[in-house]
Amino acid sequence: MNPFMLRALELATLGRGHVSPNPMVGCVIVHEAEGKEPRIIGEGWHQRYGEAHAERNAIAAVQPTDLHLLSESTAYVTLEPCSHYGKQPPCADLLIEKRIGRVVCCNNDPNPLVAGNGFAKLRTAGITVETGLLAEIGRDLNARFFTFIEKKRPYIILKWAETSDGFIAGKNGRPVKISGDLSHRLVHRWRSEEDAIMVGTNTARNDNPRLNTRLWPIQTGLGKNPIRIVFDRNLSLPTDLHLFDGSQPTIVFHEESEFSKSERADERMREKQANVTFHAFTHSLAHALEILHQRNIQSVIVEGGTTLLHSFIEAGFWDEMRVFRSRGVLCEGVAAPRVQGKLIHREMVGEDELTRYVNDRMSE
Ligand code: AOF
Ligand code: ZN
Repeated sequence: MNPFMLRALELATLGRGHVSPNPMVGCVIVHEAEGKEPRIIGEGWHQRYGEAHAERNAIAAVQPTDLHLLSESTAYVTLEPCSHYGKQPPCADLLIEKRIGRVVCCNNDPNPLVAGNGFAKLRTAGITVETGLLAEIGRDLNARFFTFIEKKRPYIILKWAETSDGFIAGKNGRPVKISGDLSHRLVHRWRSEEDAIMVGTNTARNDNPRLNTRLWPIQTGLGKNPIRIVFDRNLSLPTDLHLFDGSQPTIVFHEESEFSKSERADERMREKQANVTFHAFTHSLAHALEILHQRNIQSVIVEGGTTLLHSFIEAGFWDEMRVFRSRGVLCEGVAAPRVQGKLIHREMVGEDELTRYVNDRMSE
């Protein structure tokens, strides 16, 4: 595996949690003249949303005494250099202006404003371009970004905890503690890494969850509290649930037809007081996801209950499953969904076994 691209990928990850909805991007500039040992002369990464891109930071890091080496150097960039004016000027123009010798990338940028134009610009300027190096690692790194643009929906993680005999909750949905404290903490970390967290009506009612990250120290810069999303088709959820406490933005999906006059007043009251936005949606999950896409929500972690998890699985709208299996036994209750996809990870988290699967089927 090319060590310079691996380094660029590693640098890219330093932007995690700070660049969304932009992709994480890293860049390493290597002087590669014949007969000489390759030498890194500049490194950079996209550090913060709205700020300089990886290529610009890498070029800025090149010592003035090394600038004349750029024409004999290769820029290893994890993503196709951009060609458009966004919050930043085009990186392709910068590389051309600085007379870089060669550009090697992992992936093409699927952003319709770029999508091949970055490479075309570079090639027209006579720069050698290669793409597809460590492409799979590059896609995994920015799975959320690629899914969001290519599938026009957020990246979806289905998460649940089940007992060793396959139950996710007690009889009639009675909440039971299934996974251990360490798993619980890990889940709070996961929540801090995604744009949004979603639950169904029954889970909101039965568990009265807070859906925050209180077990993970986000105040030290480690991620953020996600937007909360709940399905409440008939607007029947009690307004004193934690979900409506105003501590985090909450999105409620409801059915238009159920909206009576009094509920509209209630809606306005809740919106004002509790940081809640209401979206009417048709029956389909696809429509709800379309609304989330419009709202620029790049990823969602779905934490149950079973009905909601099943509807995502049935529609094929999922990218990852993360499942805790405890040692406990319930004998009866609400059955957990069946895992599917390709197993990519297995570890013990305290007493629980965590497995992760990715969707290996080409779904919407
Ligand atoms: C690059 N290098 O480091 C990144 C790129 O609004 P802007 O100007 O920040 O542009 C954001 C878009 O630029 C983003 O959607 C993606 O297509 C590309 N990101 N491109 O050449 C980088 N972060
Ligand atoms: Zn750029």
